[in-house]
Amino acid sequence: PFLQNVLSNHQFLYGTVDTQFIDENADLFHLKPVQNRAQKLLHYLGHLMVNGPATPIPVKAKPSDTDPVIPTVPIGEPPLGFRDVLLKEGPEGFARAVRQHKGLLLMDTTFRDAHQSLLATRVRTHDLKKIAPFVAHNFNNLFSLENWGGATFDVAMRFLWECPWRRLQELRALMPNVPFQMLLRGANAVGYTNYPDNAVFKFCEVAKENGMDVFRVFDSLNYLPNMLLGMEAAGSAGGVVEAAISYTGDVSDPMRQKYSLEYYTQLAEELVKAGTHILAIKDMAGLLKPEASKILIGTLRDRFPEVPIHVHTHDTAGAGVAAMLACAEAGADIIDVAVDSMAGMTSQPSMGAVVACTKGTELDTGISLEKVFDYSEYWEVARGLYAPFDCTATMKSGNADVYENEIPGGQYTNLHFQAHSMGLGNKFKEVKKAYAEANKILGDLIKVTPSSKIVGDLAQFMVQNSLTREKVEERADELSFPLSVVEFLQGHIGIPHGGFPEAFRSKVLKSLPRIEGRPGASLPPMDFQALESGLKAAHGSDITTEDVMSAAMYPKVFQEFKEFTATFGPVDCLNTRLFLEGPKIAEEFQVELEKGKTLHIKALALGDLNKAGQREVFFELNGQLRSVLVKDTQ
Ligand code: 3PY
Ligand code: ZN
Repeated sequence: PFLQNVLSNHQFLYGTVDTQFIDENADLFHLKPVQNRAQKLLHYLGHLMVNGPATPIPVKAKPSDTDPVIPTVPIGEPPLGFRDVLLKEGPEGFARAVRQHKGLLLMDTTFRDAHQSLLATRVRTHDLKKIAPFVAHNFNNLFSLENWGGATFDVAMRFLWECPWRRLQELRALMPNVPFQMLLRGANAVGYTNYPDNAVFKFCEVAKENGMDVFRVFDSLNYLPNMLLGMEAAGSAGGVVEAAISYTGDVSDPMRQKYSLEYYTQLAEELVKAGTHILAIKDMAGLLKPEASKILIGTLRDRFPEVPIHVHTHDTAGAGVAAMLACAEAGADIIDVAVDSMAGMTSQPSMGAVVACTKGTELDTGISLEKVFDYSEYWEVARGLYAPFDCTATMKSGNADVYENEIPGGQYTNLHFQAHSMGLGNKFKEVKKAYAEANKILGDLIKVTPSSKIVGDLAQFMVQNSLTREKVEERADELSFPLSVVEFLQGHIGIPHGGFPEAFRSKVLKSLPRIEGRPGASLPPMDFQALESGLKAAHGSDITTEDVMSAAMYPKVFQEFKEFTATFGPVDCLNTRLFLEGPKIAEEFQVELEKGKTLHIKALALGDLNKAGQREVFFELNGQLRSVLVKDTQ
């Protein structure tokens, strides 16, 4: 509008004013055409009405028609929480306060790992934002809320077409009092591969600026140089460093010697020496039995009396609550739970169960069970909106066979989905067996993103080609292995504990190059300025530092995300049912584009197929008739 006014100004047009300012500042006037977000959204909705869901749907189930009720929240600021301690005391003081805290502290994973494990990471900012104020007001005594990192970063852009940074900013504004926690894959940041060091540093810096507090840093091989790099990046950004040892094997089984108590305590020693604020045990597959919990956590507690200990697990076998209570009794300060309706199976153990079981004991969490029930009810109904992604469509229970196959929670669900979608539902057992065999071929690895994907790729390759472990090892020099397996053997993600299985490795690699030491150390630094200029040239001048980091992590995914939203507008403003399915004919609804700017839309009709294979879709937008032409691809 400003530019229009200027251009229709008589004096400006006829040169009676000095336009030197404009000549000298021409870039100020390179405004993009006024974006018509409403028309773009109509295009998106029309597309869904004609062609069905835009995002891939793994399960034949429809989002439920019931909207969750948002429990009421008192007016005013939420009560003080541990974030206030962090802001006042800094990471060291925060760690001291955590250690001195009487009772058991909880991290709530509902906003990240729980839906990564149960709902294919598909929960949208829209539904997180609605319940965020309730959490801030009623769960102010949480140690933290895990709401970012892991797979959420790329899934947000890839399948939800929303900006992961915006999620962080919006949740931060709604929850000033609860520390936010993210999962950082060490030198892999939020990706599946090693990045140049400066990309990991910059990523943490920008995450901290956007409101992240606690960085859980792990490496998928527990490779110390990668972990130290991630810790340094998180620490120098000003974050709370939570170095996490990924747990595998069974320290209560004297026959399992590769990942022994000594292995874990030595690694913990290194991480504490490196200055971690908090020490975490990350039991990504849910292998930590109660007896092992006593041994491991008891030993770490004695060895590091001043360092807060935080334990993460998955409930795949069904022993999660028992294990977490055993950890708490053995001296863990913080354990991870998910709200009841988002807990269990491959997710975290139930918050309600832990709160109830510790009530009135020395470990009392101080959390109100009544509030947990309200919180759980919200998610029970909200979860119905994600029925097309819910693992319970096919998976009916957890399974204690995880102690044998050691598949991490999220991957367990994915492999189950995959087996079913390929019509191999009855082959899941075979896939799990192959996974255990693939793990042995690769030398018995720590298995978590991305090493777990490498083992999974090899397992799938074995099932597809009907190969046993013996056959794979025998024919290793002639088989054409998945690229991820070859790159792992080349050293692309680091060096596994105990080294590579050398006989197998040399058969596969032959003369292919091998990376010595930490992979990131040999990568050239990323040129952020060049990246930014390229992005601005491609997508316009409103590219932010956050966008640059998205592109640094996922160049192709970011580009597709920008192209998608340039065509279809801010689809993150739609409610989840509309986002997935579009409206029914005659449905009326509102879309809030931003505060104070709401669209009133009614879906009117679908036209006939025209000669060009398109259909016209008619809407009423703020009382006016609008239509969009959509190619029918059905
Ligand atoms: C991730 O890296 O996304 C994980 O959840 C690992 O457990
Ligand atoms: Zn996890």
